[in-house]
Amino acid sequence: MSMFCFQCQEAAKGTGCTVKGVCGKEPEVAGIQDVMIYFLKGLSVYANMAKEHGIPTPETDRFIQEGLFMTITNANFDKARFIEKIREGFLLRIKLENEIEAAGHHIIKAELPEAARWTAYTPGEFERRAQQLGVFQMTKNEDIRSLRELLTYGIKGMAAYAEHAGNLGHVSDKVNAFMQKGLAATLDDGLGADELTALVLECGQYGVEVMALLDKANTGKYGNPEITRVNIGVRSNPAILISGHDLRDLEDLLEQTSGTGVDVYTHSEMLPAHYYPAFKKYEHFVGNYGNAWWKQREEFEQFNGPILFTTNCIVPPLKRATYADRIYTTGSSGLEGAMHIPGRKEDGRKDFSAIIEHAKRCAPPVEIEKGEITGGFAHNQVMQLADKVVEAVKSGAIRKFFVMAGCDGRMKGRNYYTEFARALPEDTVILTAGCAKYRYNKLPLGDIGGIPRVLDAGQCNDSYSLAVIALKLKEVFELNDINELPIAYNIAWYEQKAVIVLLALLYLGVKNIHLGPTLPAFLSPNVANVLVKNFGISGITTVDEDMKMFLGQS
Ligand code: SF4
Ligand code: SF3
Repeated sequence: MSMFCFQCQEAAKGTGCTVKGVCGKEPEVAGIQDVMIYFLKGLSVYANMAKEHGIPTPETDRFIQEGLFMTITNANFDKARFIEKIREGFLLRIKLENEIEAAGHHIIKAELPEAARWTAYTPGEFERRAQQLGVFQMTKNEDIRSLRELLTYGIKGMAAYAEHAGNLGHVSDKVNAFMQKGLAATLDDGLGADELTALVLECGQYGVEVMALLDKANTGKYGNPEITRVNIGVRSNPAILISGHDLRDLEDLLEQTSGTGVDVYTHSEMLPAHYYPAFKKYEHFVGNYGNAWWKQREEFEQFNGPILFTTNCIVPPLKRATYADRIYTTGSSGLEGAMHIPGRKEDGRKDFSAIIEHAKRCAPPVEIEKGEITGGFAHNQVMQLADKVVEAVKSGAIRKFFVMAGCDGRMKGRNYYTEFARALPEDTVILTAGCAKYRYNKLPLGDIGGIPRVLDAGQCNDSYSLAVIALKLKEVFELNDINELPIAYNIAWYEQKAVIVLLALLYLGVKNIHLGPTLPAFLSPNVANVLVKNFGISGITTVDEDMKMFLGQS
């Protein structure tokens, strides 16, 4: 086996990628990602020690977030960048060690886990390390492995959201402390299934906290999302396509492209940026181009201009692709051969001049669609419509809400979500967030008394908004339990941010979530059983069967 990875929904044969990732990840990149995770777990041991001695660790907190984010599915395919980052981490570890010693605490290194002690210098040494760190080599116990990976993937998702919030100056020491506690716990052979299960559930608690933090960061800086019609056609200027999730990067790009004659379009998870009031002032912020991430090989050819990835989801271009030299990455994202735009300078801005100059030399985008899509139904906007929504539920005009948030992916079986949306009766409303929406956000599903039948709250992290809306409705209808609401959960997952969203919903007490298109390969039968027994989690079947089951419940 040249690699092993089973962290996402597209794991080969539903068990794991062993030759090359379905995502395009080469074994060398999979290996160095394993090394990165191992290193971060060891660094977390140091961070925990520092915190115990009252030493603040902001640099390490940020480093751990970035390192984790780099290993999220489709975020970073650049092996050299991983090696460079781990080397930076070694220096950070020495710094922490010195600070802890200076505070009067003598570290007995022999008592630390190996993950906190090792070093490597040459690429060969990193490669040898990688061969020892596959998930099957870390423990022989299937359930412990499953729980450790579930916890690690939840923490990866948490790290991504914490990183975005941090870019806007919002930091939670509690969230960082939990991430480090959780990572270090996965190295502790003394922890059994019960302790690890408790940590997985606690992870959900901090998942809610980190999504609330990011919501505060985004809305504090850019205003509350509001109902917006987003153009999906094109204009005749050269343009930049911005993908991923980072709003701060978008802001810098919009500022720097102002007055240059270069237009800016969003791609995939950047679409919800149009819903924020602060971005509406940019006349050259034209619309959204294309669909979910997995269609990019086709759509980027036609876009003609450069593409900026601020985060996942990158699909490595084929050799014959004409757009390969038009890809730029920044932040935690990376791709071998693509130009990487470095982090913020002292003035707090990134320098996007190279991509802007590149755009000026390109032809305008080819129009692949025309029209508009509507979104902006985050919690604040929905609350403004609360009277209307409550009235519609009371009168029976709305029979049920379906939360269909999450991720999209290339698996054929995901047609299920388009068919499901199409088959839903006209007195039902879809609540969505994340790139899952592209399976049905262009269908003519109409509205119920002016309330659109697809309410898009935003990016995957805005699933938080859906939870806030549910809690508010519970209050309005004076219910004791969130599960008494006429809301069904039919969620699609793909990468690790969906894992933290799921754990957050479980923490909030949501039961009977249906998760598809397949259940995670990293859940052992026993761990899956715990989720089924305690939370009623289950998979999906056919549209017909599921429709009967969901509507029969109401
Ligand atoms: Fe396979 Fe998903 Fe891992 Fe990529 S991230 S190697 S597709 S399991
Ligand atoms: Fe999509 Fe990659 Fe997850 Fe943020 S962009 S939801 S898959």
